[in-house]
Amino acid sequence: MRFSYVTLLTALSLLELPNVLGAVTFADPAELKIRNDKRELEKLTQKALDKILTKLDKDEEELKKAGKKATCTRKTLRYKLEFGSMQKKDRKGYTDAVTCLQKLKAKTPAAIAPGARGRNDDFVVTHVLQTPYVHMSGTFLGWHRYYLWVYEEALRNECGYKGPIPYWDWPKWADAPQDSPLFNGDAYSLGGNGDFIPGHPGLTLNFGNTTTVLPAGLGGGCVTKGPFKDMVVNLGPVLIGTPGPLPSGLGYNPRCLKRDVGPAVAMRWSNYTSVLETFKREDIGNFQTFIQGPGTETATESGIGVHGGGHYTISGDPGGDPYVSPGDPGFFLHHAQVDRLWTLWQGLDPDTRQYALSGTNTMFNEPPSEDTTLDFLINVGYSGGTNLTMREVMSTTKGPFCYVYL
Ligand SMILES: *[C@@H]1O[C@H](CO)[C@@H](O)[C@H](O)[C@H]1NC(C)=O
Ligand SMILES: *[C@@H]1O[C@H](CO)[C@@H](O)[C@H](O)[C@H]1NC(C)=O
Ligand SMILES: *[C@@H]1O[C@H](CO)[C@@H](O)[C@H](O)[C@H]1NC(C)=O
Ligand SMILES: [Cu+2]
Repeated sequence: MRFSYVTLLTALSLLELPNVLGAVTFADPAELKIRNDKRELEKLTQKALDKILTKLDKDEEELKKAGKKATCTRKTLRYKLEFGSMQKKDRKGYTDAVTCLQKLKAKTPAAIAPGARGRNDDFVVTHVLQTPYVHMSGTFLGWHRYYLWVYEEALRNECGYKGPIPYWDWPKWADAPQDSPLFNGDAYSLGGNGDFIPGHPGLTLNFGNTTTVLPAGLGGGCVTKGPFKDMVVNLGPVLIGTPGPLPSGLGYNPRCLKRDVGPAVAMRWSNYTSVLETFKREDIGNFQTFIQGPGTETATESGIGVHGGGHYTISGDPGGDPYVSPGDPGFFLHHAQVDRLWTLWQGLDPDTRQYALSGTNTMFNEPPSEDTTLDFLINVGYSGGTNLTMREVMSTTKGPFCYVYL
């Protein structure tokens, strides 16, 4: 099925190449490059998925020979889909579950976060408290993988959701994310863009030693359409805008959900070329640094990586704040895409990549800390789950996990 799609694309692209007789070019070079990169990315994605599934079958077969039964097989896998390619009722099922979670009571004690009200706030609190350890560190990818899984389990076990968390394929919608199935504001979206505020500025970011001034999006105000138009954001901000009540943005600060979705950031930092580039990073250190942003090899004054690209395509409040960004429901689909890239990258060469780690246990190694090891314990606090070793989160088909991205 997928193969014939790729074949069709290839055939179409041949038709569009400048032909020798007429010497007519239908696409400009920049467009052609993006299209070629898209095709290369699709091939790599397919190759990675094939390898992952083949390995899964092989593992099952070997266990069978040893008289054991595999727990994660093609039959038990959760297949994670791109949000826009899901049926409308399934998209609605997802946002209904998220709304349900917001209505359940928080488990975080008021002594830790007086502002935590909904069960979703437990996830925001966890992220605020652990931000200095799980970004620009050795645990970034593994910790967020676990965090997403605990969120998915909460949606399923506490709110009756049947599927996995969908992902947001950034480049697919980069030219007009505000009109995409994710943010177009219809009943099957993740809620709309923020209302447009004329003349509003883009964000100015100060990370590490880098300052980045981002272009503004097409919103800036409150979300007034779609599933999360009435959502109340309780926590933060921490870093962006006027700091919320103490302790460090964990006080009660009810306000509307704001977004500043637009193509400028998406086109510049999370296009097909940027995503393809991540796959060209051979070792885990380069790969995770390139994804995350500051200090990337191609960084100018504005290297924010594809991870930053996705975050700041949403922007707004709390989406634009690195600490409280999980307060915007779009966060989880964005990070599912980050996890998807890691999964595929690992799948392309599992022998060297499956258990590869790089970095220490603190952001930018400040304060200095130990190198992250496979035995290092991670947790997601009151969000749920237990303490896991990094080893347990390195594969999506072993340990507690059993999923792939389609
Ligand atoms: C920031 O700059 C200082 C001084 O040049 C340097 O020691 C430090 O490593 C830099 N930090 C990052 C995160 O690049
Ligand atoms: C696409 O992304 C690459 C790498 O991030 C960047 O250098 C390039 O300028 C982007 N393309 C466009 C059209 O913005
Ligand atoms: C999990 O880790 C946290 C943080 O290190 C620790 O406070 C807690 O006691 C641990 N829980 C268990 C059950 O080991
Ligand atoms: Cu994060």
